[in-house]
Formats: sequence, C-alpha cells, structure tokens
Amino acid sequence: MVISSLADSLVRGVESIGDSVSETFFEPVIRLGVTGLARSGKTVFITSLVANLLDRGRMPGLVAQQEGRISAAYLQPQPDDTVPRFDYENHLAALTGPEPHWPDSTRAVSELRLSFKARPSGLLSGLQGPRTIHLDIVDYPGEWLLDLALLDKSYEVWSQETLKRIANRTEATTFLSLAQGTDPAEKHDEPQAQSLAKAFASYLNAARDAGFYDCTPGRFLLPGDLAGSPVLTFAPLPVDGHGPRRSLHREMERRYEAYKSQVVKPFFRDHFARIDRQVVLVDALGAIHNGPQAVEDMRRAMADILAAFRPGRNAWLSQLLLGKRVERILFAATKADHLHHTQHPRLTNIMEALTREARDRASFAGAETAALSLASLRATTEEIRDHNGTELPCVRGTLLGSGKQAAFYPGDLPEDPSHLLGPARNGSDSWLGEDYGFMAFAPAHLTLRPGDGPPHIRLDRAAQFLIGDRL
Ligand SMILES: Nc1nc2c(ncn2[C@@H]2O[C@H](COP(=O)(O)OP(=O)(O)OP(=O)(O)O)[C@@H](O)[C@H]2O)c(=O)[nH]1
Ligand SMILES: [Mg+2]
Repeated sequence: MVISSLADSLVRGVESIGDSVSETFFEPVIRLGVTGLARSGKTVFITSLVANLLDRGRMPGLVAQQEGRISAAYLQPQPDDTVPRFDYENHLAALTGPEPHWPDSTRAVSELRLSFKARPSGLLSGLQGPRTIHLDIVDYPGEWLLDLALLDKSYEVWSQETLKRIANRTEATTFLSLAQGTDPAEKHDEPQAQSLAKAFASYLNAARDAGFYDCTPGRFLLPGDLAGSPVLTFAPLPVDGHGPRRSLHREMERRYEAYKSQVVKPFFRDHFARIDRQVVLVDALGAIHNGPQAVEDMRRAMADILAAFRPGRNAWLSQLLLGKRVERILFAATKADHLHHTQHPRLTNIMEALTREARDRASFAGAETAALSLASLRATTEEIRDHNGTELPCVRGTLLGSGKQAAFYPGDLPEDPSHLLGPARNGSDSWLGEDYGFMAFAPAHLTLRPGDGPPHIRLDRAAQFLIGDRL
C-alpha cells in the first residue's frame, strides 16, 4: 500500500515536470476532460465540438476566432499510444451523413488531439508569429468517478452499505435472494463466486436502465477486456468482521481490493490526474421528464462525481495530484434544443441549483466554474403555436422512429429551480401541476456551407469558457 502510493506520486512528479517544460518552451497542451453519466451526450458533444473547431463559421463566441487569430486547426495523432482514439470520423458520419442518426453508445475512455495555429493576443501579437497549441480531448464515463468513493471503503463497509441501499429495489430481487442465501464464511467456490458476480452485474445493468445513477463499481457496466477476470468477479455479501482463511468472504474481499488498486487507481492516475479543464455534461431534461425520483438521484450522483474535483477529502487522490488542480469546470445541461430558447435561462438555473450544494460544500479551491445549457447538435427549429388562444413556444423536428415531423411543447420549466428540487428531495412521486414531456428527435438533414460546422446552441460559449483563454 505504502509502496504503491509512493510510486504513484513519483511518476506523477516526473510527468508534471515534463509537462511544464514542454509547456513553457515548446507547444502548450490543454487536456480537456469530457464526462457525464451514461447517455448524457458526451459523444455528440465531442464530435460537434471538434467539427466546429475545425470549421469555425458557427463559433463567433470563441474570441480567438472572432479576432481572426486562429490560422489553422487540424487533427493529429494523440500522445497516448495505449488509449483508444475517439472515433471522430465515424461519429461525424453518423450525425451528418445522408441518413443522419445518433452515434452508438460508447462508455469507455478515448482520446483525440486537435491542434491549433494561433497568433497570441494583446501586446505580444505583433512580436510573435503563430504558436501551435494542442488540445487533447479525453472522453470518459462519469460512472468511473463514482468509484473514487470505494477507495475509502473496506469490503465490509461497502457490502453493508450496498445491500442496505438496494434492499427495496425490484431490480435487485434476484441478486439479493442469492446473496442472503450465501454463507460468506463457507469455503470459496469459484462457480458460486461467478454466479454471485453475474447476478450483481445484471442488477447493476437493470438499475442503470431503470434510471438509477448509483451504479458502482463502474466497470461492471462496461467490462471491456476485463470481462470474466477476477477483479470483476465479486459482489457485496452480508459480512461482518473478518472471514476465515480460504472462505468466500476472504476471496471476495481480496478481489474488491484488487479492483480498487488495479482498476480504479490506474484510471485516476493515468487519465484523471492529468486533466486541466473539465466539462461535466448533464441530461437534466431527461431526468426532469423521468420525475422527482430521477432528479434527486441525479443530484446525488452529481455531488458524488464532483467529490473527485475536491481532492482534499481523499488522501490518496490529493497525494497523486500534488496540488495540481483542474483549472476550470463547466457544468452543461445538454439537449437544450428540446426547449424553446425562452426557457433556456431556466434550464441553466436548474443546472446551477443541481450542482450548487456540491459546489458550496467546499469550493473547488482555485477552479473557476460555470453553468450553461447547450445543444451539441441542434435537431430542432422553433415556432410559436396557438393553443386555445394561448401562445405556446414549441420546437419542431423529425421524430426518431417514425421519421415524421412534429411540433412539441415540453411544458413550462419553473422560474425557481427549488420548485423542482424541493419535491425531488422530499421524495414526491410526481410533479405537481406540470408534466414535462420529452420527445426523441433524430438529427436533422444538413447541408453545410463551406467553413461551417454542424448547427449547435452555445457550443462556442462552452469552448470559450473551456479553452478560449489559452488560444
Ligand atoms: N436533440 C438532441 N439530442 C441529443 C444531443 N446530444 C445528445 N442527444 C441525445 O442523447 C443521446 C446520447 O448522446 P451520446 O452523445 O451518445 O451520449 P454519451 O454520453 O456519449 O452516451 P454513452 O456513450 O452511452 O455514455 C443521443 O443518442 C441523442 O438521442 C443534442 O445536442 N440534441
Ligand atoms: Mg458515448
């Protein structure tokens, strides 16, 4: 334990020296982390952001672009040889091809490097030629940040907490009866361990599909090449104290610890610790549509995710970061094209309120934060429709599935976000008075002018906040 933490910080130290030397003397690198829970819009965000940074006709809010200082932007081979490349070309083809469709679900870490040639601003602009600035975009699932909480927990505590939390969930019935019928003190038997782990993984998948956000350990949902390996073959059991040698309890405990040291820690060390700027994407509209329970769940998950950005609470992470901080964090409500623009400020307020508690509890010492609502790829147009004499601000688009055109009024978001967050916190079953509809639109057919990226809402403002000061 001691040795591995020491080794971690040593590597980090050498790396940060390397980074700062190259930053000062050569070409600055900005590492932008893009995260969010499943289906929050990460893949579409990165694809559209990159397309709009390559063709900047729709990016007036990016100051360097407005001032004409960016002379070129181009994709380059990424610096990390072992991380999958973000599949930009295929995702863009899906969104903007002759039959536009949303890209497939990804749920693993990936990376892409975009480089700019830009003239510096201000006094230096006349003295220096264009500089090269690299933007490394790292896409990773928000669920992996939730695993940070496991580092502080023993197998015993984690088991007890998990079993208690899921006790009343219908999705967990099969797993729970299996776990309750198991004597953890019995001799370890591999088929038994496997069936427990399998049942637990099916529970986690069902819970995620049912809209629960607390689905950890995160890697159970997307095992990738770890599928079937011992680090993913464990489950919470009704344990108390220490189990006898060679017992199921001991073996589960050992694997849980291996998951922490061989899955969770490497992610934080190799990816998270190197991020300079971060955007956290949130499908707030989706949660509102799903009702108060989903909103409350999402608020809690956000607080847990944001805990990773206040490393003071976690000794291991603080040591790993050695005082290095994410400098800017943007909280963005995605899919804002489901709302008429008159409602966007309200969505932003809700976004702010959803993350406020987490932000207030401990400010992100030194990090600048902002909240915004955006659409990475605008799939709708706006129109006002008359409904029994009242004017309803609607959006119109192509329905996913039927392919028909439809105008849609999603409901009136409250001016005061506490009208949503209050009932959510108090455990209400439904919203009072208002129903919030949600309609799935397909991406629109596009004919782009040369120099223009795909249509979006406020993606340029997001880019300005995240990287504008470094261009
Ligand atoms: N209308 C609209 N829908 C969007 C937008 N961005 C994302 N969506 C919808 O949200 C879904 C999920 O978007 P993704 O970008 O795949 O989300 P993700 O976070 O990468 O999802 P996972 O890879 O499954 O974790 C898409 O399939 C679309 O239906 C947007 O800007 N406008
Ligand atoms: Mg994705």
